[in-house]
Amino acid sequence: MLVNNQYPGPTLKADWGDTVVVNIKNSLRLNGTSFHWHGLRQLGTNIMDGTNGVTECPIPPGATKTYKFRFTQYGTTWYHSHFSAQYGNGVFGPIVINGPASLPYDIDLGAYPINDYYLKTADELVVETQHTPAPPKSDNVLFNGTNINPAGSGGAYSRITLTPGKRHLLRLINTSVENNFQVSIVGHDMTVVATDLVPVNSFTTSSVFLSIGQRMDVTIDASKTPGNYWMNVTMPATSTCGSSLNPAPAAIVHYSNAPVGLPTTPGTPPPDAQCRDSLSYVPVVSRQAPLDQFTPSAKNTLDINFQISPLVFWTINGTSINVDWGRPVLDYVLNDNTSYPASENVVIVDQKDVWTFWVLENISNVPHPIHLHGHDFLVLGASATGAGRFTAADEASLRGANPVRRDVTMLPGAGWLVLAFKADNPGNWIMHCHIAWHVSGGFSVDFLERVSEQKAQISAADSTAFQDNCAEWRDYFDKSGIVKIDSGL
Ligand SMILES: [Cu+2]
Repeated sequence: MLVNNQYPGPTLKADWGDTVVVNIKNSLRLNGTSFHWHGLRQLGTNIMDGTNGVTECPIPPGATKTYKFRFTQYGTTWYHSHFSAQYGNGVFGPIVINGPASLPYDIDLGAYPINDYYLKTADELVVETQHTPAPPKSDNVLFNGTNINPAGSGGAYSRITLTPGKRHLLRLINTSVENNFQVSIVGHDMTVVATDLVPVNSFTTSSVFLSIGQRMDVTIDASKTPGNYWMNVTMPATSTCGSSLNPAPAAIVHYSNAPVGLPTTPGTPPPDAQCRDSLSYVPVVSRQAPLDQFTPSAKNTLDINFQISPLVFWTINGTSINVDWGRPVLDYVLNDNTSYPASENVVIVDQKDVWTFWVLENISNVPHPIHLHGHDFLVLGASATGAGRFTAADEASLRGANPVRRDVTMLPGAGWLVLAFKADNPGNWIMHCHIAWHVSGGFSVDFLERVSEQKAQISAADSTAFQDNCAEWRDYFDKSGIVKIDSGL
């Protein structure tokens, strides 16, 4: 599946502050689709978040939808379908929003998506993973949509060209469905200037860890002997952090004044990130979470677990999300109906502008990249304790003063994660694992944030477009014979 006949889809480019209008036509024969703009705050435009079953109905085959929203952040992100695991079939692409950077650079090399690739369709993999909790190995890892075939012949390496003596900005994006990556360049350091859509004080490192959905804007100085160098992707040894049948995924970093060719030095693997995000990044614009307002309780604790019988499903506080494509939660909001089905995993956040705190306890030993819509969260702490429980003794380790802020972070296997976000964005925002088969298998909650104020944000025209699209979807779906077999997300 392609966006504008491209893989990955075309890069959506704009400037900080721009309002963009994106027209989507679903030309698929048999599938609905939806377009989520990952990491965007969507202040006042929750209805444009593109989350089917939550903020909209899927767009049926042959139908169109217009998304309109404002880029109030800048940096690098991506768009992808939220229709089951469909983005794994190719419905995704980068977003670049021009803005300032914490370190001057000479050349913007643009977005550089890296993702796992499977010979099976995402739909086949969803069915497989419902029958076994063991994740499939990817058949390959693609750099900006290409690589050699590790199992045979053909294909081509991706090549990044550097201009000698210049500093380059490279916008790394992990657009995978299952693989979490470490990225390193032989003989070269990288300097991180943004984590997701949050500018950070420049931080020089020999490798970066990118869990699924994350971005790292890095600068690379072309200051070494002109030649060709491998950019290597390695996966942490941690069980279920990701694995590939390509034993050494790589792309080529080429100096423009050197002959084109294959690099000769393979490089050494970077230190194992243990499937954990570094908490060393310091946002340029400081935010403080008032820890004195945080008391762990059943109300702000989300227990993550899974069942394997009769099928593999993921649960949060005992429930798997299962959205109704034909009746999104926003439909309840528009009708002042608060009888949300239990299967929507709704979590009410009502108090205006307060900081909210969330403890995620991972009863499974599988690490999960946690993504929140409509907000950047503050990462107050994370630890792999072995039991998954957050205890009173752990509270002292939390950091509220300008901690890492971003929109995806890793919940360690058999560990805990404490996040905070401010209730400053009325809407209905899901928080989910970005492993495609985990959210497909129910791993999500839906924060209903100040919904009493949300309805007033929605224009009559947007409300009508929403209802019309839903009527078209229900008409299509009822006649299609398609059976929904997963959460729908
Ligand atoms: Cu997960």
